[in-house]
Amino acid sequence: MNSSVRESGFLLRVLVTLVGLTAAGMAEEPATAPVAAGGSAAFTLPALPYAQDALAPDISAKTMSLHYGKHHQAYIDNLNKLVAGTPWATGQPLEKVVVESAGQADKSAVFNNAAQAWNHAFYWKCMKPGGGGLPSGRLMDLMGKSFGSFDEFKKAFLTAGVAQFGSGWVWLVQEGDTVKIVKTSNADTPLAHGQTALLTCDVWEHAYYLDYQNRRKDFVQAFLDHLANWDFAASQLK
Ligand code: MN3
Repeated sequence: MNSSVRESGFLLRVLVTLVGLTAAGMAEEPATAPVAAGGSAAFTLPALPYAQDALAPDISAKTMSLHYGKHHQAYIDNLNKLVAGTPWATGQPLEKVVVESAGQADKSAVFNNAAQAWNHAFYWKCMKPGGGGLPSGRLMDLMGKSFGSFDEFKKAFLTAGVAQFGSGWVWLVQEGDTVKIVKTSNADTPLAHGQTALLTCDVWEHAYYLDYQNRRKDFVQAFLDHLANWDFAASQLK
């Protein structure tokens, strides 16, 4: 192979890498994944279900880029380091790691990173461009029984989101034949409490501070009015 052919091959690889990185920044798997001891990484950052600018202006591309590309990626990277060499690094579902590490003081770092990895993957699916509106079908029936009306649900979800002290999450969960709103602190998740998560809003400051500063209520309101993906929530019902 002469040098110009080698050179054009190299340039092609650079171009492919750049295109791959751009695609990763928008919606795809990242081009580079951390590698755990013994081979490929146990856990990888899941693709966003939409482009990073798709939820603007309610959530800016800048917030998505940091929240998904830096925060969510960091939970995955930390988890891979923590589980390297353990049975959790052998193709286990993330849910299993969350449930098995929950409530164990000596596994709190694994739990925090696994739960945050799961919570974020779930959170992205709880939103869509042009979301908001009303649930339908069985979910709407359950919500009517639990909250009286959809407006009452919205008020309660908003209140819970604002009332969560410090970092955490507000959730709509299913327990048997009822649905209810719960708050969790830090990485805690309904998965660890035998509840079925239907919808969540991340109320850590990193989720909204660039766009809303201290106005968390405005962020949760925008989540409910413009972003909530009720089709996804309904698909999670058991
Ligand atoms: Mn977050």
